Amino acid sequence: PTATITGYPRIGARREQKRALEAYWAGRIDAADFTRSVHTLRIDTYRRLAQLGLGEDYAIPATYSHYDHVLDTALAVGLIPAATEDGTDADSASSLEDYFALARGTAQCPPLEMTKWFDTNYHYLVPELAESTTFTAHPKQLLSLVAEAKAAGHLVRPVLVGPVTLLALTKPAPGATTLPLDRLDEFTDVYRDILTALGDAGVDWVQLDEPALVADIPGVPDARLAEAARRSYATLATAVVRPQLFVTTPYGSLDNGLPALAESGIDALGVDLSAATRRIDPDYPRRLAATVPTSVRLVAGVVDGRNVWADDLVSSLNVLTGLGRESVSVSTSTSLLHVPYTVSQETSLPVDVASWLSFAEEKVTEIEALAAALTCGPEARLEAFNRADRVRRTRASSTRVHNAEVAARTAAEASNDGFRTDAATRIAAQESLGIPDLPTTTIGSFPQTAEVRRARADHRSGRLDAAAYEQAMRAEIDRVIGLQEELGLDIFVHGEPERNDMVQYFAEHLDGFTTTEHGWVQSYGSRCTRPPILFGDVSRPEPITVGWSDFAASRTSRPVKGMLTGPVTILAWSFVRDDVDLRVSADQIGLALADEVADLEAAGIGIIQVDEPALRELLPLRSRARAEYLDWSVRAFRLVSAHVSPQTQIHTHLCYSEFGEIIEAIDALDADVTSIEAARSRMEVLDDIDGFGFARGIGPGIYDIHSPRVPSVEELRELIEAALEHVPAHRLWINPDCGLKTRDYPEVRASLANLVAARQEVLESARVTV
Ligand code: THG
Ligand code: ZN
Repeated sequence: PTATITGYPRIGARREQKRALEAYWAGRIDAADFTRSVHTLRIDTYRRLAQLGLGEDYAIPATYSHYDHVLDTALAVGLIPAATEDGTDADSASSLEDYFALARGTAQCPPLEMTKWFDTNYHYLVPELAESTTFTAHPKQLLSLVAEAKAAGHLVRPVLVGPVTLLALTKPAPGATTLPLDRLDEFTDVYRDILTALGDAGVDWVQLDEPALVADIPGVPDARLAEAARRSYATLATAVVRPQLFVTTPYGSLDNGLPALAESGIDALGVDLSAATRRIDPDYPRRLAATVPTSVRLVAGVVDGRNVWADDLVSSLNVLTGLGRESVSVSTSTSLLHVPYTVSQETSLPVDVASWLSFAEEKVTEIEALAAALTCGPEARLEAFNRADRVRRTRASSTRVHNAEVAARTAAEASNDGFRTDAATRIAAQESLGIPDLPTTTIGSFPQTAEVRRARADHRSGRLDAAAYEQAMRAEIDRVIGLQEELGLDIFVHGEPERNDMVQYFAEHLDGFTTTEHGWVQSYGSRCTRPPILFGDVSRPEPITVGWSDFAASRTSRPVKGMLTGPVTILAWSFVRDDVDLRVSADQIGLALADEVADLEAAGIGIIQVDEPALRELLPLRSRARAEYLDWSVRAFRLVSAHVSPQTQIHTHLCYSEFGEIIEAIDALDADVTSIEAARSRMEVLDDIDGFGFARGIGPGIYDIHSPRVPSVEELRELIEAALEHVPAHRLWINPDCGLKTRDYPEVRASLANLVAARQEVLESARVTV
């Protein structure tokens, strides 16, 4: 049996690619320097993977991208027409400029839209298909990857997004009426041209990723998508000269797609057989065994590619042998893009927790061990199997993981639905807050200046002691309060200078979580996060935010909002436990945050915001699982404020603007006020709100914080007036789209001044008849 993986991180173990990209964008290095440094990164990766035991059979997957692999495939098949002539060297400055213009935009043209890659935390660029686009093959970039690897002594496997998934994720350009998937046949012909070019170049294997086949794509029934895959791959399989076709289906189990792919003529099928997917679909191994003909190599992704726990090798080996076929290959369930490079770089993890983890490198060795054990029995890799067994036992019995007090408290709240007093009572009680019509506020964070970042870093490294750090943060909070006074906003925030990241900050202050030093994972382009690791029962040893909020409130007579990150978002942006249900962790985090809410309330903070920007993100890929998810996630949110008094006003903030599908859940959050992203979609969300009859306070963001542009008073006024068509002035909040953390002070000051002025004009005009 052979060992392989379906993708590897590409940012570099020390974020070398991020540094190269940002240096190149800033003009500190030129195209040649950039090209050299990412060349080295690619070759070093191949060498490391070969050292770890990969590459004998299917070759090493070449999953490098300058920015995004969806963009790369879209360019290779002409879905996005390249600006540069075909003859131009892909590493030339002009080719790089064209590429980054699509990814990041320029002064003249906006970038491609970006959205989440399935239910992961990776974001891809959304291709747009114009009716006039004719697809043509541009295999040059792929061929040069292959040639570069070959020159360094490595056989690689080019990796593309498969035709069905790529079209399923493509949106029609404005004005286009054809569904992109309706053009699959001509698209497939171009993939065939690419395959032929790769075959001519002597490439043995090519990998085509088809995660769309494990998801329910809006407007496309599963059977129709499966049928599309069957047709497309049957065509590709008939190419005369071609590499062998390895089709992967990560992030879940195949339904109708299974027989379709199995019978289409492909050479190898990669499936997600992680414990997580087997829990959701226990019958999946049996269906695979029964459906995939022996002529198709089954590449069993038993090692979880998107979580960080050491594999239970004995269980995986049982799954592999249970497939009952002579030849099975061992792999990861998904690309390892979603996990950090290596545990060995971490020096300050609790030692027991460290021994329970496997990042990308460690997962490769697990796969190698499983492949060896499949041939010769576990004795062949006794040390690895013994270690895995030790991990299983110590995790199961660790007092660091299992906290009886937390378990008892969670169980006691099992039947609490988290609902507060009825909305009418709350509205009456909250009159005491004295909130005006069209109240103005911000989402929470203010710009993180270089000084603030430096103070945090110096504190972390010990160069700045606790008292000096506290002093620096208080000074910043003072400045932020002063600015809000000057601007004349109604409800203030403290600005969150003490927070590196809205999830990591809370994880650092809650028991049950640990955080890493180097565990960076790509979010999009050069942007990365260090997801915390949730390993045990969650509790709050002491107040987290109260001191900062309390200080801010002492500096002004205006109300200051307390700011928390909600349980679902903390889970969505962390590596989660695999030994308890997600809902158990959600409840525990919800109850830990409820302690914080109680302390904020006791400190006199009358408005508390619990952000849930990721509520939409964890929505299961299969629609049949969605109601259950929304049920537990929404309840966990409500637990946070279940015991506050009716006078205390609870706010929430949600990012991303597709609300229609989850508006019922948003209402069920039972927050008094909800702020949402709306500026980029010209307030289209208000139609969803009308349709549903949403009757709570609502703050549809009236300016887009993702761009440095300062909106004019007139355009803001128009947006407020448009919103007033849907929401009365006493329920309509005036705020930006999202937090201001990534912006600079000059534009924030100007934009907020315009926001306050626009609101004032609207109030004074005849439109508002109160
Ligand atoms: N926090 C976390 N996850 C997230 C977001 C977040 N996932 C979704 C979305 N927001 C992703 N967006 C971003 C935006 C900016 C950055 C990362 C993800 C970013 N990262 C810094 C970088 O790469 O240089 C590092 C930040 C740090 O120092 O901690 O700017 O907001 N958890
Ligand atoms: Zn937001």
